[in-house]
Amino acid sequence: APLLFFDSGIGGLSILGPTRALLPHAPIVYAADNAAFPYGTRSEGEIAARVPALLGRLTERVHPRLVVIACNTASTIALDHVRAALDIPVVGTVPAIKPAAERSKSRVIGVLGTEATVRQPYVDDLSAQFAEDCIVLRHGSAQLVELAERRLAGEEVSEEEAAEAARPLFEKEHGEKIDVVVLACTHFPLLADHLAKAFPGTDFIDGSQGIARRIAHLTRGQDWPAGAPSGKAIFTGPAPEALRPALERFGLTEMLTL
Ligand code: DGN
Repeated sequence: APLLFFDSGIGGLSILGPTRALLPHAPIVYAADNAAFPYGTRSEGEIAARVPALLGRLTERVHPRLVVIACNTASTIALDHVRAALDIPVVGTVPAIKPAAERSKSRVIGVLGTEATVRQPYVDDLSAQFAEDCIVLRHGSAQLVELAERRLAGEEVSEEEAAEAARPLFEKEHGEKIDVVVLACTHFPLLADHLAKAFPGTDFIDGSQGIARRIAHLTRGQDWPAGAPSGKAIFTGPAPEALRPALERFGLTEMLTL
C-alpha cells in the first residue's frame, strides 16, 4: 500500500522530497486538487467540506497506508475533519512556528503562507503556545504560490519576482527586525533559494524534514517492495503536461486524472 500525498498543486513535492530520501522504496501516490487550485483564496467552509470528501474518494481508489496532507491551508482548516473521516494515520502540515521561535534572536518572526492559512486561529494558537515572547508577523501571498507552480512547470522565475512577493512581510511594523521566517505553505520551499538570496541574514525554515521523519516513524517496520519504487500523480482536473519533467524528478512517472 502506498503513501498518499495531497495538495492543491505541486507544493507537496517539498514534503515528498525529504520523505523519499528517508524511505526510498515506499510506493507513492501524489494527488493534486488542481481543479480547485488555489486553496489560499477559498473559504474555510469550502475547504473543510471538499478536502475530507476528496480524500475519501482517493483512499477508496488507492488504498494508502497513510495520508499526508502536504498543504498548510488544508491542514490548518480540515485536519480534524479528515482524521474523523478516515481510519488510517493522517499526517498534517502546520506552520513551523515552534522551531522558528527557538531559533530567533531578535524575537520577531515572520510567517509566510496563503491568505487563508495566515488568518487561521490555528496560527494564533501555535503563536501563543510556542512564541509567546515573540512578535509574530504574517503575510499571505497567492503570488508566491503562482511563482512556485510556474517554476516547477519549467518557466524562469527570477529572484526579484520572489522577493517582490515576500517583501510586504518585511515592510510591516517591526518587519525589519525579522530574523526567522516560517515558510508556512508547502509551495514556498520550492522558492527558498531565491528568498534566501534576496533577504540575507534571514533564516527561512519549514517543517518538511520533521514531517518526513514523522512519516518514517509511523511506517517503521514496513516491508516496502524491492526494486524501483512506483510513483504516480493523480489530478482532479486535466493532467498538466508541463509538469511532467518535474514530477519525474520526484519519481512520479505516471500522470492520471481522478
Ligand atoms: N500548498 C498549499 C499550502 O501549503 O497552503 C496551498 C497552495 C494553494 O492552493 N494556494
